Amino acid sequence: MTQDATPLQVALIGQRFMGRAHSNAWRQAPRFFDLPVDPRQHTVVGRDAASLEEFRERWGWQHASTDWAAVCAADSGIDLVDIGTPNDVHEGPAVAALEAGKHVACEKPLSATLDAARRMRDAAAAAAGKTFVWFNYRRCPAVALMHELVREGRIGEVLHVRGTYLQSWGGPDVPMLWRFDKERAGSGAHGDLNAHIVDMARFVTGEEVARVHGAIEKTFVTERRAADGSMAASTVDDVVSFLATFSGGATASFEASRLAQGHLNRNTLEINGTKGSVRFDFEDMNVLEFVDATESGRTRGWRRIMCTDAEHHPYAAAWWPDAHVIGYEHGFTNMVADICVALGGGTPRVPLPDFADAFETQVVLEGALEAARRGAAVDLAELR
Ligand code: SOE
Repeated sequence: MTQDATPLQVALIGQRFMGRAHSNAWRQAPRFFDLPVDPRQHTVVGRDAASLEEFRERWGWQHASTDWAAVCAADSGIDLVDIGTPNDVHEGPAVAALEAGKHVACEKPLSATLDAARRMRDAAAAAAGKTFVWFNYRRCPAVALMHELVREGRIGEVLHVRGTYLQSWGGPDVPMLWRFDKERAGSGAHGDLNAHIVDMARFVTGEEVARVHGAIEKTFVTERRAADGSMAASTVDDVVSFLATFSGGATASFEASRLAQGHLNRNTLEINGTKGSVRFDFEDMNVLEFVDATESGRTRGWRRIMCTDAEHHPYAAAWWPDAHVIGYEHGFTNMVADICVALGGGTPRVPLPDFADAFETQVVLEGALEAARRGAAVDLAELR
């Protein structure tokens, strides 16, 4: 943090997985980065007052509240509302905070439904505050380098995009959670995981998905044990795969699963172009693989780039010496650093997605579900 940094009063809504990831990021960013604004952990909001107090103290928030509407109100003293709640509780706080003139940082996917996402996009367009969406994987240095190389033309014209996001934790023994309830989550593996790889592919290529040619949406696990011991309907997809084309003509395949045994968090993206290819695998997240097809065939091949060089890779200078690798949580801390840079009037190290940008990802997600329903191709212009 720079000495004359302006305070930024932050309220976080949510105290579970993302609540912890975001709290850690707000806490660490000003320690590792010199920032033009000084984020202050003002209030954490959650529904369960008893556990919230313990959370507040552990994660360094000054106040705790069970009332999200109060922190979103114009006179709350809050500058930025951070939303880390289930997907059906994004729109209410986001729109309220924007109408009250605040900045909003919202978890992905933007919302549980395309209609809600559209309302959020429109509220953001009419508001003075800035919006941000926590597509955290953009801020892995290897994904940022992938973006730079593709935008510099190092792989030539983009021909194929292949994204897979595979997990294995969603079997029938896993009890009922909001993530399995369509009303609350909107979708299952699709909104949770395909959202990330669609965002990454759009970000890296700079192109929009124009058409979804076909999709499979499949629910294998149809009921789960609820907290009261009864069986509850599990109403979301476990697996969604779809084929698409980008605006520039590249072909794409995207695949998300929570039932892919052996894959714990395998978020991969590979892009093949006329002059080379790049690929990323989150399970080896500090590395970007790159092949330059213009090199002599004698030595041409995949090279492994460790993205920890302070001079060349974004964020690396703020962290550790070369190859003292970073992990999952650093993506969130890098994101807070970029949010603070943007709010201070600067240019973030890596472009930040706002609500308009995340709406485009939501259009792709809805297009895939619509293609699965119709059993036919969907032109995404229909959904915008
Ligand atoms: C759970 O499936 C989850 O934590 C997602 O919600 C995250 O967005 C993803 O990064 C990892 O998996």
